[in-house]
Amino acid sequence: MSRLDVTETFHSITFPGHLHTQDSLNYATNFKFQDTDTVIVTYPKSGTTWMQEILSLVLSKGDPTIAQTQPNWARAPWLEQYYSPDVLNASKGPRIITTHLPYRLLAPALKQSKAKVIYVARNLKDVSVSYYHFHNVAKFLPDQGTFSEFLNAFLEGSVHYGSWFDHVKGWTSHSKDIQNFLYVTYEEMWQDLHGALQKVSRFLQCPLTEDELIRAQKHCSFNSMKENAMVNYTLIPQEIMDHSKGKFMRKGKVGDWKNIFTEEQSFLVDDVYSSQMADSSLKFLWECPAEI
Ligand code: PPS
Repeated sequence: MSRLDVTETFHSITFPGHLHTQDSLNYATNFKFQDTDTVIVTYPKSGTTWMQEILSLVLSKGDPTIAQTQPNWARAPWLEQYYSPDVLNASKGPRIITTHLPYRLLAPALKQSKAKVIYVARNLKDVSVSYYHFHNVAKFLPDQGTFSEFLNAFLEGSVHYGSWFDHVKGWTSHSKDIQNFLYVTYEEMWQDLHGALQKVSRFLQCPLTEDELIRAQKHCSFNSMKENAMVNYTLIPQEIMDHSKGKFMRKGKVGDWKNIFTEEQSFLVDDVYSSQMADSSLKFLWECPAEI
């Protein structure tokens, strides 16, 4: 399935046709979740791959074998992507499922079960920068233009996967409607990975000893994941991702937006953020005071 230039529009949101079809999107929204499923939900570039790795390592009690031998899309497939029925049908035992779908599209199916949901959010300035760079590398994403053009489209919500605001507000404002919901931010994982691993292991009711936690932490650090071909996307052929244009595991920082945003762009985002998030109590860390 190549379809690099195809865009699928589903419920007014656009998706890359390389990975999605109307059938695959319908499959996701009508999916029969099981109570034993754990679902990672993110807006793109918010720490999806990191949480996939954290879950793999918590469930294996810090043993990196699976994380180092199975690609992330095989152990935690994106529900809405075309290959997921094959992966999920072949899966034995508790499933880890990933999705970028907004709440309004997935909630009807999800609410039929007690599946555990982990929502990972990241501050939108860093998301926009990470997403912009990824458009350079991923040939299945449209031409992104200049950063300023991309930022306007991102704030309008006309980029693939829709609006960051709708995604974050949709999932977090309805968290009480989902029986088992955990909210984690990229920034808290960055500041305290050990604490984030403990939080996830408690949520999954999968206790780890201190040694197991330390082992898990080592294997889901940025430097380990950067070298792990099962998560750094170097397995994807050059025709699909142009690895000469950048790396999937790019910088892994909090506050990288400061290296690309102009002062004007930062004010613009602050303005849009305050009006769009006026009814939300979420707090984001926009930069880290010092390197950790
Ligand atoms: S995707 O395409 O939606 O699945 O991307 P996603 O995995 O959500 O986000 C990619 C960004 O997450 C960074 N990343 C990490 N940062 C710190 N530590 C670890 N372990 C880690 N793993 C992934 C990755 O580098 C991308 O961020 P940027 O800012 O582009 O570096």
